[in-house]
Amino acid sequence: MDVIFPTLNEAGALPWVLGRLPVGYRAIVVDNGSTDDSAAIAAGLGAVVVHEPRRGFGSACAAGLARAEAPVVAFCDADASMDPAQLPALVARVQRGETDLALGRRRARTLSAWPVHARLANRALALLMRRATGYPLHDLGPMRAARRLPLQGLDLQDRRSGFPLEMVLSAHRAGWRVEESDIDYAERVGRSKVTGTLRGTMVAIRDMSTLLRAHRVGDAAVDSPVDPDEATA
Ligand SMILES: Nc1nc2c(ncn2[C@@H]2O[C@H](COP(=O)(O)OP(=O)(O)OP(=O)(O)O)[C@@H](O)[C@H]2O)c(=O)[nH]1
Ligand SMILES: [Mg+2]
Repeated sequence: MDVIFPTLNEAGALPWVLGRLPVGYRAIVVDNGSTDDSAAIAAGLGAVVVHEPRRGFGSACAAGLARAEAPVVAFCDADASMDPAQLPALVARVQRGETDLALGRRRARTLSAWPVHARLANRALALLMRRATGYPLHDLGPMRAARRLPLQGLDLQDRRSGFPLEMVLSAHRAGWRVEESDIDYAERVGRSKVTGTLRGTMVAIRDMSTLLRAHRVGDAAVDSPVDPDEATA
C-alpha cells in the first residue's frame, strides 16, 4: 500500500504522522520545497521522498501519484490533522470492491480543529459538489483511497487546492462509485497554511468554483446533441 503525503514544512508533524502508518503501508512523502527538515526527517523515518519544487497541493499529490506503484493508493495530509491509522478502513472498501473512491469525511474532535470559515466554505462547496454529481458527500477532505491505475487514468490537471474536488468530478464523469466514511480531524501541528488562513480559504474557493463551473458546462455539452453542421464547421 502506498500513501502519498503532500508535505510543505511539516517537520514538527512528520514523526507522529509516519509513526502512525499501519504495517505494510509505504509512505511517499512529496516534499514541496520545504525550507525546514521535512525531507530529511521523512527519509530518516523510512519514507520514500519525492522532491516536487512546483508549489501547490495538487502539484505535490500528482507527483506522489506518478511515483506510486501499489495497486491501491491513498492520500493523507502530513500535518497530523488526520491519523494514518484510520487509512485501512478506507483502503479495505476499495480492496473489497465496494467502492472505487473512498473518501474520509472529517469529523472535528475539537472546535479549534476546524475554523468556522473553513468549515462553512467546505460545507457550501460540498453542497455544490452533491448537486453536480449526485454523490451523497459532505466533505472535500484530502484523505482518500482508490485503485492506482484508474486514478492515474483520470489524468487530473489541477495543481493547487482544487485537486481533491477535480478527483471527485472526474470520477463522476468516469462513472465511478464514490463513498465517504467518517474520520477524525484534529488540530494540525505547526502553523496553518491554507484553510486556517482566510486568504488560503479564498484561493481554495476560487479554484473549486472554477472546477464546478467547468463540470456543469461539460455536462451540458454531453447532454445536448451536437448539430452536425456545427460539428463540421
Ligand atoms: N498549503 C500548502 N500545502 C501543501 C503544499 N504542498 C504540500 N502541502 C501539504 O498539503 C497538506 C495540506 O495542507 P495544509 O496546509 O494542512 O492545508 P489545510 O489543512 O487546508 O490548512 P491548515 O492545516 O490550516 O494549514 C499538508 O500536509 C501540507 O504540508 C502547498 O504548496 N501548499
Ligand atoms: Mg491541514
